[in-house]
Amino acid sequence: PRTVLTEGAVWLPGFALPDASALHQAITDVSVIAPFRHFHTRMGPMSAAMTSCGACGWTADPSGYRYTRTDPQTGLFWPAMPDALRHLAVRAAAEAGYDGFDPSSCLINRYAPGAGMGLHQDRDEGRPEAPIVSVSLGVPARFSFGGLTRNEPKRIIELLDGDVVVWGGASRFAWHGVSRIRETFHPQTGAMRYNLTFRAINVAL
Ligand code: MD3
Ligand code: FE
Repeated sequence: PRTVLTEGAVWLPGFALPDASALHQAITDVSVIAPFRHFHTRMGPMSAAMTSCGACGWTADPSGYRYTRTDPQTGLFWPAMPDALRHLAVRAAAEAGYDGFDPSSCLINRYAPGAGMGLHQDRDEGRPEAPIVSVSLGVPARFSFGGLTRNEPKRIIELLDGDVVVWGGASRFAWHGVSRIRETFHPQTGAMRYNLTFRAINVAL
């Protein structure tokens, strides 16, 4: 099934489920080279642990957010994006009406119980015409999204294991956030939730 959440945003419930074991293997492979870590921002440490793969990865420190070609923690290039990840993202984008998606980065967020992500916009990618493809794995999350200004009314949806949402067009710069994860159990991830966001990046590197 496919649900249009708002103009440009398409929800594909369970789209990633057939690939779940390959996705978990890919996450493990990436995290051996680029371990999960909690970035420190001006507001303190982030509660979600993060890593990245692909030609560039998302990083944060107290001076700001940016995409880099190397992992600041190891000095190594970010690991290549596993084919299982890239193919899933390209198929999901096409299913949502975005043909030719060519992601250069996949940010992997890991949420333990109590972790969340405050309201924000994703606007450091430099490719406003490209969608962001998000894939949820493991325990559920209450996800809220609004409009192009911070204080517009929010819709809340529950993102479940295997759900994919493609955020493009008019939804690309919507404000969004993740409520603190509740303590529940998933057979593949224990108490954890993983979220993969695939992005096309254009930055001065
Ligand atoms: C709507 N991640 O990494 S995925 C992020 O569950 C992020 O980890 C959340 O927000 C998570 O930046 C949410 C859904 C999502 C991702 C990107 C978006 C929704 C979006 C970009 C624009 C609008
Ligand atoms: Fe985001």
